[in-house]
Amino acid sequence: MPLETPRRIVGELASRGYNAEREAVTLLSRASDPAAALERALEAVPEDALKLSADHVRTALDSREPASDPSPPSRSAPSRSAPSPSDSTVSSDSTVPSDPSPPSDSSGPSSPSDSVAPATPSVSGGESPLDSDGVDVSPVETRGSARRPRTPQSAVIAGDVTGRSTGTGEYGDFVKVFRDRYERLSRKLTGRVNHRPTTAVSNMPGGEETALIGMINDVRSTASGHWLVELEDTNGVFPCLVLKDKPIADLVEELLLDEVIAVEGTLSGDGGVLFVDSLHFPDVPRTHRPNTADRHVQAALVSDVHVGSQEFLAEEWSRFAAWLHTEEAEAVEYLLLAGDMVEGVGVYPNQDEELSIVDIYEQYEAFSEYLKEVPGDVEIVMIPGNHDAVRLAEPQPAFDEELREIMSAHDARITGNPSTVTVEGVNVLMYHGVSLDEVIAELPEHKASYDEPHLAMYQLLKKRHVAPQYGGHTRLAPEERDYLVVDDVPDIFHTGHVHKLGYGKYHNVLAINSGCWQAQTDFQRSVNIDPDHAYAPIVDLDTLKLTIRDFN
Ligand code: D5M
Ligand code: FE
Ligand code: ZN
Repeated sequence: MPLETPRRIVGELASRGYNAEREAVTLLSRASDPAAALERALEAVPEDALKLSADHVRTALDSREPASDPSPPSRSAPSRSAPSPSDSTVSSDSTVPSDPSPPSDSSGPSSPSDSVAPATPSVSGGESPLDSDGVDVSPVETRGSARRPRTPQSAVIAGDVTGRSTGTGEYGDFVKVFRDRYERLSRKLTGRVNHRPTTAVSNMPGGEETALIGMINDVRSTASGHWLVELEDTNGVFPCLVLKDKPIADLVEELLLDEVIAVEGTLSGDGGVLFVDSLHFPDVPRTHRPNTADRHVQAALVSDVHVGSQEFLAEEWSRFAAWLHTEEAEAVEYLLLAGDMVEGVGVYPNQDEELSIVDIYEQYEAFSEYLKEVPGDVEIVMIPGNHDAVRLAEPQPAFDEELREIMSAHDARITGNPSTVTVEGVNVLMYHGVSLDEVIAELPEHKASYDEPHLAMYQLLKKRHVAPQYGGHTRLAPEERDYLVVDDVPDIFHTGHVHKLGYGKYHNVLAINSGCWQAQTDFQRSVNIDPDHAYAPIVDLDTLKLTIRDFN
């Protein structure tokens, strides 16, 4: 098989179980006989190594091919300099400005074909240069110039439960985790109100002004349409009434059980109820100044690959991976994967009817092959999702040794869900996003919807907790510490799960829900979920500007 393009070289290496540095691929593609050079280079790789480095190739080429020429090789086929898969997506529409204001509706994700430019006709249309075997080779043209090897800094990981899980599932653990949540979130509110414990408020005379910080125990409407919000602190419970005519009544519809808020108001005549005048969330300060990288470097933020599903979009994924080998993607040094690497087994009823690979380990083996298509010098960080083979309850620990071994070829950083990953000084909170289903179900459409998943993400930032409501879709593992509290304000918040693309800024935090690599499943068709697939959001870590790349 001719190996005249980097794409083919990557494919060939992947099929033999190797992952490669981008520069290694470039060097091979420029050898006078890439296929022979590849064979020699593989001989130069130590037996236990799984990654082909540029040095291996140089060693092989220097010793056996002194005529190796650094200029582009002559090709039998005319040079294919087709545009990369998504030149047209770099429009102002698909870029979130570094400006702190949230994007207008038009840049929202409600119709990605509008807000995110459609696939470049030259690739997806009739002009698409296909090889004889139907492989689209256009995205990976080297354009003749040498690419610099990537030099990502090692990502620093925090807030990961892996190896620290202490929960035994007993009642006492639930008490501990909720107490920890209360303590840490109430600390964020203490400077804003002059609160007292519920026990102290119970003993105050009627008519006094006071404040409370509590976890929401219950929200119900009264016969006359007002809202009774029951707040619980470490001492007890106290009823608070939000009158329906107050402007803050609008905030009641945002409340989720178990989140921590502060209220200020006046006690009723008998002192038994607090009439609420103001309501505060732990929130992200509006003054948050995000960290940025001190050099031009980019991260690709994707999720929900779902390898093993009949709907996994293998061609689109390969197009994305091939694009990463191009000069245009030179600055992409990180790939952050926010869960659902594989389709899993037995996740949903009748899911087996749509599996292309029925064995969970084989799914990870296949996923590992797709990872190998990603340049070896791109640092990958991945967290699990609800389809992955780790416990479903959150926080989810990282993949175990057996799965890590299967995925070892790319040397990815493997961490729990959620985790805060610091890349080039930028703090990225990665969370798979199961609670987004809950936020979307509980809140009115204009405050959170599948078409605007970033609005649901804003709610999580406002509540400073990635999965506030316990007992619904989101399963919580009781631990001594609540790993789901958002202690430090992230610079980027990255989620997936709902398979919709959505992004925007909330108090200067860039929120991205990254779509998926899976076409619509039967279930999704039955409930009208129209997934946004094969988009790769690319963030400039030096400016936090976002560009959406379309690989459809
Ligand atoms: O879920 C992708 C999205 O689809 C997420 O919003 C949940 C929803 N979903 C998908 N399948 C089901 C079933 N069978 N029941 C309920 N909700 C579902 P993901 O978990 O990434 O597949
Ligand atoms: Fe998913
Ligand atoms: Zn999911």
